[in-house]
Amino acid sequence: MRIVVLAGGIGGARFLRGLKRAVPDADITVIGNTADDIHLFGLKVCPDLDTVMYTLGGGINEEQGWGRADETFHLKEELAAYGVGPEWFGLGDRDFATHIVRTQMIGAGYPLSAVTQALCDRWKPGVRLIPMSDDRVETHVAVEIDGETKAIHFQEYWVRLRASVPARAVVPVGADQAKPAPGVLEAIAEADVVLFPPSNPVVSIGTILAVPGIREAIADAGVPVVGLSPIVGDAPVRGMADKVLAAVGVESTATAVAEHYGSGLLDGWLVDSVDAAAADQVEAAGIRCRAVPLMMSDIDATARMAQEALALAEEVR
Ligand code: GDP
Ligand code: FO1
Ligand code: CA
Repeated sequence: MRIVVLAGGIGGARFLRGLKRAVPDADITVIGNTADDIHLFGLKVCPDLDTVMYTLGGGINEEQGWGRADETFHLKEELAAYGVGPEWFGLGDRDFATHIVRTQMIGAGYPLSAVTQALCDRWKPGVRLIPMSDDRVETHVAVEIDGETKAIHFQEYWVRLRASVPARAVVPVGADQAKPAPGVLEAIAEADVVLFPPSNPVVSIGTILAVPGIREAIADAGVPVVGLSPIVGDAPVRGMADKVLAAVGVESTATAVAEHYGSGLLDGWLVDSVDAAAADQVEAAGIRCRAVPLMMSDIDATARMAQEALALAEEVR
C-alpha cells in the first residue's frame, strides 16, 4: 500500500510512528512542511523536517517533542557570550550539526529535497521524507503589538512571544511562487490513500496545501483522503492551533477544521470520542466521520488511530 502523509512537526511525526507500527510493510511518503523554516546564525533550520526525521530515526527529545535527545547548549552559550543571538531559539549542539550540514550542502548547490534525503541516509526514518518545496516559503504572522500591526516570523510569534499577542493574519510568504519539490506530485498521483495526521491545519498542513499544485493533485488523485483532528474537546492538544485558526476565521472545533478543509478535499475525518456529537455535522458537510480515541499517548494507541484512518479510507473508497 502506498500512503502519502502531509506532516508538520510533533503531531505529524508522532502519528507517523503509529502508522509505521500499524502497517510495517506500507510504502510511506511524507510531504513535510517547510514554512516554519528559519535562518539563524547563517544556518538554515527546518524544524518540522527535523522533528519527523529525529522522531522516526530515534534521535528525538521525547519529552519536548522537538530537538535532540541528550542535548547540550555550549555553542548557544558561547554565541550569547559574544552577544550574538537570538537567545530565544533553543538550538542545541547536536542539532547544530544538522543545520551546518544542510546549509553547507545548499551552499554547494543541492536543493533542499536532496539535502533532506542525505540527512535521512543517517537517520533512516523508514519513510520517504520530501520537503513540500525546494523554494523558500516562510510563514509570517501579522500581530498587534501596542496597537500597531506588524508582521513577524512564525517562530518569533510562537517561540519568542508564545502566541501571547493577538494574531490578525497568517501568511505563507513565497508559497504562491513555490513549486512542489521533485517527487511530491508523483507520490500523490501514485498514492492509494492520502492522510492528514493531527497536524496544525493552518501553519503545517495549510502551508503545504498553499504550494500551487499540491491541493489540486490531492483532489485529482481519485483516492481516499482522510484526516485526523488535532482539535479535541474544542482545543488543540498542544500548541497554538486555536490562535492561528482564529486568525484565518475558523473556530477551534473538530467540525470547523473539517469544514475548513472541505468536502472537495477530504473524504473522511476522525474526531476524538469526546467530540462524538460533532460527527453528524461533519457528515452533513459531505465528509464521512467517525469518533474514536485520538490521543497519541503511546505508540500502540497511535497505531490504533492509524488503523482507524485506513479503515475509514476503505469505507469511502
Ligand atoms: P508542530 O509543527 O510541532 O506544531 O506539529 P504539527 O503541526 O504536526 O502538529 C501540531 C498539532 O498536533 C497541534 O495542533 C496539536 O493539537 C496536535 N496534537 C498533538 N498531540 C496530539 C494528540 O495526541 N492527539 C491529537 N488528536 N492531536 C495532537
Ligand atoms: N520550540 C520551542 O518552543 N522553543 C525552542 O526553543 C525551539 C527550538 C527548536 C530548535 C530546533 C527545532 O527543530 C525546533 C525547535 N522548536 C522550538 C520547535 C519548533 O520550532 C516549533 O515547535 C514548531 O515549528 C511549531 O510548529
Ligand atoms: Ca511546525
